[in-house]
Amino acid sequence: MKKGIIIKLIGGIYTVLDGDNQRHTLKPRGIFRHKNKSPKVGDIVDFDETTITHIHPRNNDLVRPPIVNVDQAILINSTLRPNFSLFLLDRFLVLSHQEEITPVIVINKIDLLGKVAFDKLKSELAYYEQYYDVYYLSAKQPQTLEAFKQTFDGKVSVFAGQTGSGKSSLLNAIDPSLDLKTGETSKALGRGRHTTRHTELLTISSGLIADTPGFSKLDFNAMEAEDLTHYYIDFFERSQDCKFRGCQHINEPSCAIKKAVENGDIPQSRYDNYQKIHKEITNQKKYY
Ligand SMILES: Nc1nc2c(ncn2[C@@H]2O[C@H](COP(=O)(O)OP(=O)(O)OP(=O)(O)O)[C@@H](O)[C@H]2O)c(=O)[nH]1
Ligand SMILES: [Mg+2]
Ligand SMILES: [Zn+2]
Repeated sequence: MKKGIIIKLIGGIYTVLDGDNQRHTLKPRGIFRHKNKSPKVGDIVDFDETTITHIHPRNNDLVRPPIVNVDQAILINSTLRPNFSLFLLDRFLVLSHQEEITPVIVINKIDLLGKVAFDKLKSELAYYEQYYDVYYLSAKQPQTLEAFKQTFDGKVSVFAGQTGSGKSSLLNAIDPSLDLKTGETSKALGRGRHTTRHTELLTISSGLIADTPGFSKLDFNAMEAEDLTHYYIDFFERSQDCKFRGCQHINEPSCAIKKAVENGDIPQSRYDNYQKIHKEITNQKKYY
C-alpha cells in the first residue's frame, strides 16, 4: 500500500504523485462512485498497483477550481492591463477566508508602472501588509521573483485573479519547463483572453500549484452578513471595541470600525468595499 496526492484527473484516470516524486496512473475503486464520493485533485490517497483504495479526510473542498486540501490562495493582481482594483482584492480576500484558505497577495506587472505610480500603489497596500504577505512582481523581471518562489514550498496553492493578470506568465517565469500557454492582452479592451484550461496540480519549487483560468465575475457562496464580519479579519480584530456585540459596522452607533475609518486607521476604500459586499449579501438573501 502506497500513499500520495492526486495531481491530475482526465477522463476518469487519476495521476498520483507519491512521496518519492514518482507518478502513478490509477483508477478509483468502484465503491467511491457508488457512494458518490469520487476522489478529487488534491486528495491524499492510498493506492495499490492499479487502484486508489482509500481517500484521506479533506481539509477543504473548493468548487472552483475543483480542488481539495488547498493550503493557500495566491491572489494575482496586475498593476495595469487589467487595472488594479482594491475592490477585487477585497472580494478575493473575503472569498479566501470564507473557504478557510490563507491568502497571499501578489501585485504583478510592476514593470508597467513608473516610480510615482508604483509608490502610490505601495502606500495603498501598506495597510494590507499588516495582515497579509504582499509581493511585488514582474513576470518580465526574474530578479523580482526570488523571494516569492519559496511561498510554494510544502504547500498546495491555487492562483486566483482576473484573466490577463499574468498567472501563467509568472509560473513560466519561475519554471520555464512548465511551458504554460499565455495570452496577449487585448489592447483595445484591456482584458486578456481565456487561455488556461483543465485543473491540474503542477510541481513548482517544492510545492504544488493549480494555475486556474481567470474570471471576470466572482460570486459569493451563500453567506450571512454576520459571516462577513469574520472574513474582514482586520475589522474582526477591532470589533470587540464596538458597543454592540455582533455589530455589523453599518448603522450601529459607537462602532469602532467607523471610528477607525474616520481616524484614518482603516482606509476609506476598505470600508466602502465592505459596505458594498455587505449590501450584496443582504440583497441576495431576499431571493432565498
Ligand atoms: N508587462 C508585463 N506583462 C505581463 C506580465 N505578466 C504577464 N504579462 C502579459 O499579460 C498577458 C496575460 O498573461 P497570462 O499569463 O496569460 O495571464 P493569466 O492570468 O494566466 O490569464 P488567464 O489564463 O486568461 O486567466 C500576456 O500577454 C503576458 O505576456 C508582467 O509582469 N509584465
Ligand atoms: Mg493563464
Ligand atoms: Zn462596529
